[in-house]
Amino acid sequence: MLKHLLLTGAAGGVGQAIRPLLKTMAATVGAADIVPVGALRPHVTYQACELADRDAVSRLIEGVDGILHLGGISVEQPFDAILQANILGTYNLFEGARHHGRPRIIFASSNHVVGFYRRDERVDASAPPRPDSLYGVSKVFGESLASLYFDKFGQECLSLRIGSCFPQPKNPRMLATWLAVEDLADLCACAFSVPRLGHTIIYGMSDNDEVWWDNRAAAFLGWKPQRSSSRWRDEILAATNEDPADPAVIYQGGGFAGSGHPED
Ligand code: NAI
Ligand code: 15L
Repeated sequence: MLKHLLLTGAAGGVGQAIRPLLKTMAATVGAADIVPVGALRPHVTYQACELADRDAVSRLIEGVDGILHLGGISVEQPFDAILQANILGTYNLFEGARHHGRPRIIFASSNHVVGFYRRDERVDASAPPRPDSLYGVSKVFGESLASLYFDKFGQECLSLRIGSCFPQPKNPRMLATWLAVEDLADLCACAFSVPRLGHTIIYGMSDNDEVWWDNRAAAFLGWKPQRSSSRWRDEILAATNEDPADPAVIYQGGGFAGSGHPED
């Protein structure tokens, strides 16, 4: 069990959903965000922090023995916003960790790192990135930083290419990409407790029937997702009429692959 876990992005969708599940993972949790995180349990404290502020991020990491880094821009946005929150913010986080005893990091990467693979392709962690957005590029940056910081400084990190972590899948694409937050919490527990993590890349999806991603290289983590999108399949497919020629349907990244430049 961790002594003190830092959770960035604690006010976001995943941050709010996972907070109640962290109790068995860490004695205390520092819940950081630029906006208030809402009601807190006794073992959780709120820490206001702008990820682009290097000194503030460094202070956050003092006394921490594990980090779940969810904070940042989570969708496609103009480059300057992504630059501050995801590129500078992630750099600041890794630098803070390097200066404060190298607590293990779980980095919320994204399936949009590989969003320009087609849905009929199977990809594993060794596949070259094919980002589908500036947002996806920022996650490639984060994963590269994690690789550098492990090889050069011994900073361990799980780069977790989350599929779609929402209460339930919303469309046919999410029948493949859906990740239940309970499965995410189980994966975090595995990543914090496995004897050696190194820099590992894993895809974050539940035990869905549709499978695009191959996690065999990360089997040593011992993670066995328990939930599945299948209970929503009939309902989702009955309500959908997709155009198979639409890039958002052809590619794994969905609408991120199908959209134009965010500043046009
Ligand atoms: P979200 O957008 O709901 O939450 C992100 C949080 O980060 C927000 O509370 C926001 O205030 C905070 N944040 C943004 N910029 C910041 C800054 N400059 N300084 C400090 N805090 C800042 O996103 P969600 O859905 O909770 O996702 C969490 C993480 O997981 C994100 O990094 C996202 O890219 C990643 N992810 C999420 C997926 C999902 O299906 N929810 C899929 C793939 C990746
Ligand atoms: C992501 O990376 C986003 O953060 C999230 O909002 C969803 O769009 C998700 O990917 C997805 O691909 O469904």
